[in-house]
Amino acid sequence: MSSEIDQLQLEAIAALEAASDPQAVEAWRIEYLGSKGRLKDMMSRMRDLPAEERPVFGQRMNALKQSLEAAFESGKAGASAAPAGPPIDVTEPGIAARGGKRHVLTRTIDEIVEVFGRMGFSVAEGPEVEDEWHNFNALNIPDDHPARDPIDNFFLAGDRMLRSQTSTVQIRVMEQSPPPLKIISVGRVYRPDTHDATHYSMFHQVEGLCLDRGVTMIDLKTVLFQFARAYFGPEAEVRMRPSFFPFTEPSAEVDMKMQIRGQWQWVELGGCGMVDPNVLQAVGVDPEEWTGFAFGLGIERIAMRRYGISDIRHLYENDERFLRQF
Ligand code: FA5
Repeated sequence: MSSEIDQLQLEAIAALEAASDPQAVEAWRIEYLGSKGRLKDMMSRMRDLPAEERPVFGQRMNALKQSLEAAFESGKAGASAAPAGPPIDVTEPGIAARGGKRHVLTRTIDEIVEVFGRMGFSVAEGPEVEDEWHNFNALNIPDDHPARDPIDNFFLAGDRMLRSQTSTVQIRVMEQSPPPLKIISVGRVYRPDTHDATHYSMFHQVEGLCLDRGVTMIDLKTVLFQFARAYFGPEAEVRMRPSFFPFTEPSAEVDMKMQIRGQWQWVELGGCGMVDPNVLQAVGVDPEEWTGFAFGLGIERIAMRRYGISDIRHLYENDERFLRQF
């Protein structure tokens, strides 16, 4: 008998929990606590028990009745409350969905492509996984050159590597298309440089190549000067400092004068020069007939100067608070 009382209690509680509205709770009350309900029915079985068991049975049934009545009272309150879930304040202002934006680097790349496009440069592409011919040999960087040191490059299996400069695309374009050529190429390059405010191990360069009859250093300076003025403003200036790259002769570092926090300063952005005759020969172009200039600029540095970003690492941390500013 005792186990039947336990069973009835379990069933009653489960049924009350399942009752989701006031009508269901009332139906439950009639089924369990009503004058013809299951509790009454079980109570009526007391008379069949031996006299000595009746007091205990009576006490248990009373306790069950009290607990079911209490459960009914709280179930009635729960079922008549608002629908499940947190209350909704319909007067509260909504949360506006924030639109996505281009990353500041993507935006800089698009702007650079647009400016050079206006100067007649078309866009060429090349692979990020390169071979040593395109990254070094064809660029007049012989096998024993220090730039090929494994400590300065990401070499892969065989003679494959992650390109360390976009100058590889100069070679690929000259291999595929005869001059005259006027292209830029934008893309990622990889170097195992230690990360600091101006260095990252993966960064972007914009490469330029112009190959035609009679191209000179004046044309190079004009293109860079026009780019600087179009991109950084009418007061921007370009300066070239003598330098050395195996694939250009003569070679120069490109500095652009730009305003940084109100101060005009010379900032180094990349390298440039006249394409070395050895490079032209490597791709089967006659250096007696064709001359060209090339340049390679660091895009992160351009973005940093343009948008006043003090540390290159901000560009790769994906901190929304930083990115949302642009
Ligand atoms: C070159 O990569 C040459 N290929 C440029 C060139 C092209 C010269 C065509 C002549 C003709 P350099 O190693 O100096 O040059 O890199 C060019 C620019 O890339 C640098 O001025 C700088 O703006 C950027 N740069 C270089 N290393 C890093 C780095 N670790 N992180 C971010 N930017 C970098």
